[in-house]
Amino acid sequence: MAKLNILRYPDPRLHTVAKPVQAVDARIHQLVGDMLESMYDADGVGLAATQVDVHERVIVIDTSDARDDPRVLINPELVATSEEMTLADEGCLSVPLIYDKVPRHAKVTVRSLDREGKQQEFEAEGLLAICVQHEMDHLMGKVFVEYLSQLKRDRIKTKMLKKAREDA
Ligand code: GNR
Ligand code: NI
Repeated sequence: MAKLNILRYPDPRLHTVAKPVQAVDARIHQLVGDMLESMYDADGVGLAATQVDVHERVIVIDTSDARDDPRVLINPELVATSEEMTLADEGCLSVPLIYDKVPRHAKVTVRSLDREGKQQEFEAEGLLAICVQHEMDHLMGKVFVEYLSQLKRDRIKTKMLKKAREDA
């Protein structure tokens, strides 16, 4: 396994729309392993392939406190979403140190392939539901800051570019 570089907003590659995975083969197994290692290393609760510059529909998530419950979602789709919405602070490994409220469906039913390429379907609520929606947005090229006002987004962009210059 290897730790992968995580793209930082406002990198234009974060706006790439991911393609479906054609076959859950050794290459995808390698990607999933590397994404899990990268997510755990960064203390994230989720990671989308888009964030590591791979534009295929692959997500890893672990919202457990013990960090011992990895979920792998390949070609995910939402088959049901609650009318009820929830508003909670979100963060993103691609937008470090920025947290703000985003509206999400309170409950979702998600269908995908697992890491063996088998179909799985589950219902999610709470942080897991939020995380599924956050990661699926990444696969569509959408970063959570796009839910915020233009003013906030411009401030975040400036802050990120300044930090990137300092880090360089
Ligand atoms: O680690 C993460 N925490 C988080 C907190 C609230 C809502 C969403 C998230 S996802 C984020 C990891 C990440 O950037 N995934 O794309
Ligand atoms: Ni994110």
